[in-house]
Amino acid sequence: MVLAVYGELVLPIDPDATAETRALLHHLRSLEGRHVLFGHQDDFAYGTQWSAEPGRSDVRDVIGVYPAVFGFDLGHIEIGADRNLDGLGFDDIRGWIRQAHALGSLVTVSWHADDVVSGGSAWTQAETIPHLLPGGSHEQEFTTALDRLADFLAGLTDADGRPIPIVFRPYHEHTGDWFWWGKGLNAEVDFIALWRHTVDHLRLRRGLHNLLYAISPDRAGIDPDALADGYLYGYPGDEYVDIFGLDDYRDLGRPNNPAPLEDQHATLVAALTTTARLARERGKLAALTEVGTERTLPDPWTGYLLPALMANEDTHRILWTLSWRNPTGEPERAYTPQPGAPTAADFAAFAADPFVLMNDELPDLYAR
Ligand code: BMA
Repeated sequence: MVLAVYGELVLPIDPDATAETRALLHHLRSLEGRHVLFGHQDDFAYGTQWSAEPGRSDVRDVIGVYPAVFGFDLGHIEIGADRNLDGLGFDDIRGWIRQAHALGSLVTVSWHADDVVSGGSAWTQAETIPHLLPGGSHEQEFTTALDRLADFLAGLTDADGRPIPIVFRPYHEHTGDWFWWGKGLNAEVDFIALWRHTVDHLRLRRGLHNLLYAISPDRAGIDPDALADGYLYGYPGDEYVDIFGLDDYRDLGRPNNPAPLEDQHATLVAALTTTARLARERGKLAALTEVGTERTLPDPWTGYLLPALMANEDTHRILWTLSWRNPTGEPERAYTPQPGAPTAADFAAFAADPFVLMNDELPDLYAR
């Protein structure tokens, strides 16, 4: 059994993690309880009113600085495609990851992987996992998929050729039933086996040592009256997880959530508290790995999200919050505001709060 915690020092699950990867975990821990990093998915790639404008960012358009965390998605790398599931070139994604890292931000990568059994998307609702595991009908195809993923991750190097530390967040929202790896479609033991097989493949068979592994159950798939049990569905064990994430769109004022707003906020606080507490008890870090703040809230940032992140000692330990993407031409789907949008001033006030860190306020996360 690998001991992950020595006093205040937290070590990656990978005993051979690179010096920069260990440093990242250490520096994140030193921020715990004091700050939350703000992140945005696909921030360099496009925004609500633009795409492919080098250096542009919806976040920077509003507050003048880049996010402290950049998220990207590798869906379709597994099928050998040149572009990800949202049409972004993988060469461009590699470039944006290098750019984000060179700026000193944290990079996190999710993977909306296709179902290699049916050829369908990540949203295929079938019991896929047993076919992928050793001895399964599609073991070979899945090994190829993992190798294509590993090839891309292995190519993420900085200007000096050193591997860029990446928070890898595969099989996200596994407590939901919308992805082929989700709860209800597969046996829990099979999800655990898939997770361990993936980590073992990347780390042991492919020798990747620049990855921190984040698990990110979705709150919508967890009973708010049994948060800890629900959170730990499919938990692959302390030797397989570095970061306890949470994805939450449900408790953020969604029009399709009938609960009164105060109750939704209380559930968000409770879910964040549980996430951070479970992480603390196991010597792990915690993050709000995806969140969708509704534009319909009066002050979604300072009046809703920030008070949840600062609700108690546990929620203070949530290290970053990542808002999802701003698809071009679809302002109603944007998760961060445009200049002049009704919530832009509130977002700027959130960014200016001393608890919230943007790119320009980060310590050197990679200093050894
Ligand atoms: C989802 C949606 C999809 C997108 C996917 C991967 O949550 O935003 O439109 O394809 O993420 O980015």
